[in-house]
Amino acid sequence: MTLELYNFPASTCSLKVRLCLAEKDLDWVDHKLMPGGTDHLTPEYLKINPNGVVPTLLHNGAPIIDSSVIIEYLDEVFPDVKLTPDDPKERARMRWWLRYFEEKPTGAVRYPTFQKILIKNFRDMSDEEFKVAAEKRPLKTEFYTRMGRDGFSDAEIQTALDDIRQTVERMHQAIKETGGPWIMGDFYSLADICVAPLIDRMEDMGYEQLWEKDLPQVTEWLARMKARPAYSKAYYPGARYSEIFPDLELGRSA
Ligand SMILES: N[C@@H](CCC(=O)N[C@@H](CS)C(=O)NCC(=O)O)C(=O)O
Repeated sequence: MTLELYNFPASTCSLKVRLCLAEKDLDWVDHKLMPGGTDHLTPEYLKINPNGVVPTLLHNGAPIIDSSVIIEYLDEVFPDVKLTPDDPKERARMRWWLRYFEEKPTGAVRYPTFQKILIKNFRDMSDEEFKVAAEKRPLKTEFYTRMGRDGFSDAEIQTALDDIRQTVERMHQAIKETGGPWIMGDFYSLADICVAPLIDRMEDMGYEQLWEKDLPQVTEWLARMKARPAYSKAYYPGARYSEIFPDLELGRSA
């Protein structure tokens, strides 16, 4: 049995899968791609992931794509450590969270991430080079084109921050209502794994004020996540942008 993961060290979608693999204590082959590069856009890679994004899991050579699909797949195929509740209503509730995390905060986190960090890979390109770079990306041409080489507008960044605020408010409320310690109550689930890299990224970029002042359940939940042995396995040194780009002084610039 072989598991291979094509991923970027700091990508939130990759981290979801690394967290899941670590929780299940599975062995896997790490294919680290370079985030600033185009390894994920080569014809060979597009054959296994036509969306031209990471992560991609190969299970005995068969590609499984899309991080939420991958973590659900891993939970079905390797059920020894269970991360999905048995009760169908609880399963539905967990999937509701997964879907919500995809629809709102996953996209929202990209705005400040590109604005503060990843745009630097494109700033020095000519108009033509940038157009080619944007058009090369099967799912992201529109996002890159809107960003351009000057970045997003204040209004676009504010909308993204509002979406993250909505997310942490919902998390706070859920943990309060269920009694925690996890989003689904006492069951640690794929919902926690799905959102943790997004909240971690926001903290890494210095946005913890979105929850630290008045949403203590989120602060405490993040501390509990970080204390899990799987967390430090997934977040090896160099898996946060503040470590990769110390000169950006991310934590202080918000
Ligand atoms: N829905 C996909 C989204 C994957 C995605 O957007 N990955 C980003 C990194 S987090 C990526 O590969 N970006 C490549 C690019 O912007 O060229 C998933 O969850 O796997």
